[in-house]
Amino acid sequence: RYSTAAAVEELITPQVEVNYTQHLINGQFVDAASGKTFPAYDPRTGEVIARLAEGDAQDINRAVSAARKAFDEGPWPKMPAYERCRILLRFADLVEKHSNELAALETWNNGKPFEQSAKSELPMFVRLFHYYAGWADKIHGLTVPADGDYHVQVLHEPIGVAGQIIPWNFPLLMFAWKVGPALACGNTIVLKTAEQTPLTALYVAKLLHEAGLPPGVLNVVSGYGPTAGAALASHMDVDKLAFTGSTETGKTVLELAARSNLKPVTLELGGKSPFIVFEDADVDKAVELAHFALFFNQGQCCCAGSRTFVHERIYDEFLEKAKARALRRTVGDPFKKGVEQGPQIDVEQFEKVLRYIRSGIESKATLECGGHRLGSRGFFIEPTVFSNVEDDMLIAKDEIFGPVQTILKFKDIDEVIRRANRTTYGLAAGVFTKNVETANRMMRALRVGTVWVNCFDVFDAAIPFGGYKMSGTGREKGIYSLNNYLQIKAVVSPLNNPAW
Ligand code: TXE
Repeated sequence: RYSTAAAVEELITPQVEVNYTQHLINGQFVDAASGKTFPAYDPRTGEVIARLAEGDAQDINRAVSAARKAFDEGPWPKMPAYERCRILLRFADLVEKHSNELAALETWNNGKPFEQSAKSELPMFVRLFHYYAGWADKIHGLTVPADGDYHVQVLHEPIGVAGQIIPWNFPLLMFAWKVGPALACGNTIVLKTAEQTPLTALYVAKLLHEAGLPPGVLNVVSGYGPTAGAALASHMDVDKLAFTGSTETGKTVLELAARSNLKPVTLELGGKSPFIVFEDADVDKAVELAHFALFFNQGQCCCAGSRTFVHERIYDEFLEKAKARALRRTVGDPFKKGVEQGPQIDVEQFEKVLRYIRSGIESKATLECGGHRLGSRGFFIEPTVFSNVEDDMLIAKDEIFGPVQTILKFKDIDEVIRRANRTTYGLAAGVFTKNVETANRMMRALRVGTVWVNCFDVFDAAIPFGGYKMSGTGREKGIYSLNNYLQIKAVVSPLNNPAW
């Protein structure tokens, strides 16, 4: 049991226990078939929070069988859509009721500031389920005016058993983005959580059952990627796969899907998003937004504004202020009020970020501030700023996924369009300008799935999200996510019944 009483000053004191550590299969909590367990850590200290059932192919098989049965025999895909809507709404209410414990558990296992978990991510989670509950009874088919004397209907049917693999940077939100639309459309699910952050998904999955979800509709298996994840991606009885994670693993799961049963795959992968500040910008505001765009969530965002392009005319002023802002950033125990940055998720990510910092120094970018581990326990890293960054440096090309801002100078709009697009990624971009023509030109020229103009990281349930190029395929959220979970069936019959 973790009591946050000492750590949380002036916040509601959340108390949370780890109650769920087994897989949730067919509505029951069960041990791994192998009997094995694995640890979940507290990234503030590196200490073990709990040990969880470690899933492998046998557990995935059990979970897929349960999901298959729940799909084929119902009632979920066949029940009145309004009943599905009601269950999702009841679930959202239950999450709201438990949001303090959930936010505490999320922060405990992930390291993100408690205030962010409680005030931003839990409300977004609830909103997302309200949004998709609203869709459950509004999924219509079409009639088509085909040539000839035919009555043609197009039915939009649930796709079947969905396999979903999620990462650790937003454990609850990734659950919502994947599970919300899949359930609204009447599918059944096997969800494989990230090995770093298995705790909150089990908690909310339990609440979904309390809200009336029939057994077998949502099955949650904890465990590692190459074992449990790969078994899910290559399963012959999984009808659709949705994945969020690294581009490297995205390629692996796509291949596994292709080599097994050709299940359609949606991928939400890495990024190296430009944040572009034009010369007419209010520098103080641009600095604050660029800082947020990169450092939010310990820099662990697929869409982090990780290439800060600044016009040469304001570059020096921007740099001074960006550095001062990074030095002011409060890093510490994520349960403390006012803390902006907690630890990185685990030792691998922590070491990866420090390796990139060393690479930046070696490639002769200027280290303006930060660059070191903070403290001697846990995975804290100083907010770091590099200037004089060139496009071909590793720190300007690779996804660092940490609190490392790289600042690049540009001269004109054509040049920055070319450079911003010269990447294998295409997830998002930020444009900061008062000039409408500049904004209009940029929003069309950037080859990315989201352009935020004079804002960043605005995530509404209705706004589609996804990548161009190697940032992925398909879109999540909004109406676009529904298509990922629907099959299209054309039904053709003669208008005048022939006398067969
Ligand atoms: O990712 P993985 P990791 C990026 C970020 C980060 C890097 C590595 O740059 O530093 O990826 O992180 C499961 N078959 N992003 O190693 O491996 C795994 O268990 C099936 C960007 O954590 O992609 C987890 O559930 N599944 C990103 C999920 O894939 C496999 C978020 C993600 O892990 C598997 C996270 C396999 N062979 C990291 N191997 C984003 N887009 O937001 C692993 N997994």
